[in-house]
Amino acid sequence: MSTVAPDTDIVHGADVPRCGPDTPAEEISRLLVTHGVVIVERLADDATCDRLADELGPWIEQTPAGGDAFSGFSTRRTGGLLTKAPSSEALVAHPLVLDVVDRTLWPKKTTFQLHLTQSIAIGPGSPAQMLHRDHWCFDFFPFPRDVDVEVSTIWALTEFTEANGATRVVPDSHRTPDDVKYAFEQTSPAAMPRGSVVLYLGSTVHGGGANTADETRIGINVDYVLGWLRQEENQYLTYSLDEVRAMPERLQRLLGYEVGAYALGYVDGGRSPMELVQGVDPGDTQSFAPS
Ligand SMILES: O=C(O)CCC(=O)C(=O)O
Ligand SMILES: [Fe+2]
Repeated sequence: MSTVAPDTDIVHGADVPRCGPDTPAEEISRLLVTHGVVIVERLADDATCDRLADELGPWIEQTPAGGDAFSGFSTRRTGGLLTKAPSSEALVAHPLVLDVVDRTLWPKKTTFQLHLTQSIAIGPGSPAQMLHRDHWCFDFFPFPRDVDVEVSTIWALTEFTEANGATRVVPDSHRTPDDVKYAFEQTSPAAMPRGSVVLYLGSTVHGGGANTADETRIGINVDYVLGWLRQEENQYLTYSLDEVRAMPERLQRLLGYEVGAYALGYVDGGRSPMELVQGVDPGDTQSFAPS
């Protein structure tokens, strides 16, 4: 269903489903699987957003703009957030989001992991990003339409408005074949207050919006994938082993330092990488079965 915005001629696609921060994970996952996208409003409080913005500010300033149209010539993407902006842990490992991701990704999975963390600062004058499906990064592999391998999230560190480049999404586009093309008119802006998060599937058609405002839109993009797919941002080389050792175990596992399934990613002929990270003596090795 298309609706015409009352004060403009822009035609929008279907409304993006949205819910509040107290919504149970089961219901959020149901909306995500049904519509391919859902917004959870005000999940991060102002204090968390303020701290994160302070930590990130200098890093964003140092980040060059993208080198191609997809990355955005006026967009700055800053990766490796867990050490640059330690407050990002509250978003990356948010219990409600992790619960939703776990319920949504392929039910037979052994585990899931981080695919990437990045802030995306879309500068004024930036045109809309090409519409795409995030799971195209896997060489356009034709995943079965009822198997979800990736959940993407973008947190609004600044308010997201249609004018400042809120992510554009096509609700209900996630079960169509990859070669089905969508027009801009079928997209809707994921407009949301600061601290909200939009979750969408790897198969959902979306793209960064055009920024026609005189302010920068900053989103915190955190994606999750099945434990046996390659990560988009190389987490093993993004953080040093010493940095990883200083992180809580939940993050170490999310980074990919647990085996991705039985025998996937072991070290030393049969040890879980978690043992290496945690300094377990090889003599005390358990097994490389997921632990
Ligand atoms: O910045 C955005 O709103 C979306 C970015 C995006 O979809 C991407 O880079 O894959
Ligand atoms: Fe994307």
